[in-house]
Amino acid sequence: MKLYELRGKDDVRFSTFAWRSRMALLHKGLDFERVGVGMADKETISFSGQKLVPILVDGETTVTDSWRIAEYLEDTHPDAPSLFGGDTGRRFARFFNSWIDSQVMPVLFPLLAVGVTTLNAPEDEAHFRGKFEGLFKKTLEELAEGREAGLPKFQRLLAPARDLVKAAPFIGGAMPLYPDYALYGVFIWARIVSSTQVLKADDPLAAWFERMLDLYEGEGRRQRAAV
Ligand SMILES: N[C@@H](CCC(=O)N[C@@H](CS)C(=O)NCC(=O)O)C(=O)O
Repeated sequence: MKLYELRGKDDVRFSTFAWRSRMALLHKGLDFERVGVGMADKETISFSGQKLVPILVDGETTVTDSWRIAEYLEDTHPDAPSLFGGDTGRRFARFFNSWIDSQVMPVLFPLLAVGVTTLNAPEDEAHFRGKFEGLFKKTLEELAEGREAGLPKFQRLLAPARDLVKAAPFIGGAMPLYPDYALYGVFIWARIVSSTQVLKADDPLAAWFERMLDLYEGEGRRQRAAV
């Protein structure tokens, strides 16, 4: 299998969505090759019929969108460790995934997005700035000025996830499941793009994130963090 991921300068892989898929593949114990793609390079991924990563290619099959990739892996590898823990778990995971996309990432992204400019390859910088400054109608530097007010808001809205990791080591319980990987995608993105501490040191989610970084022989720690 091949996993297409966003690639920045020095081969940095910072896409929050690609991290979800990478962790899902590791969870399933599957062999895969990682293919880095520049943000503005739409030609390399034109075979997929759309413009975003991650993309999973499995023989003749191409799957786009990180949630669909997770479902595909679960359905095609039912005997490997489950990503969802059954049908009810799949529905809960979908809720969680959707909560992150619609509520969590939109609050954090504008606060830290300026950090991505330090990782962008030169040919991707105009694409990134143009897309998000157009969307938010502010420069990335202006958006970063909202950090002081925005981070406490971000921390407060994580309450449902915090509740779960107070009760067990992982959101999935004793072991991580896909909801762990979906939220991990947010924090590992933050760790790579910015040295800003997005969680207080005594937040139970901070200890959970350290546990997540240890998974699969420290896969997350192998990716350089921002300094
Ligand atoms: N819903 C999609 C979102 C994918 C997405 O937004 N990917 C970003 C990288 S984090 C991307 O490919 N951006 C390229 C661009 O903006 O042109 C998923 O879950 O995979």
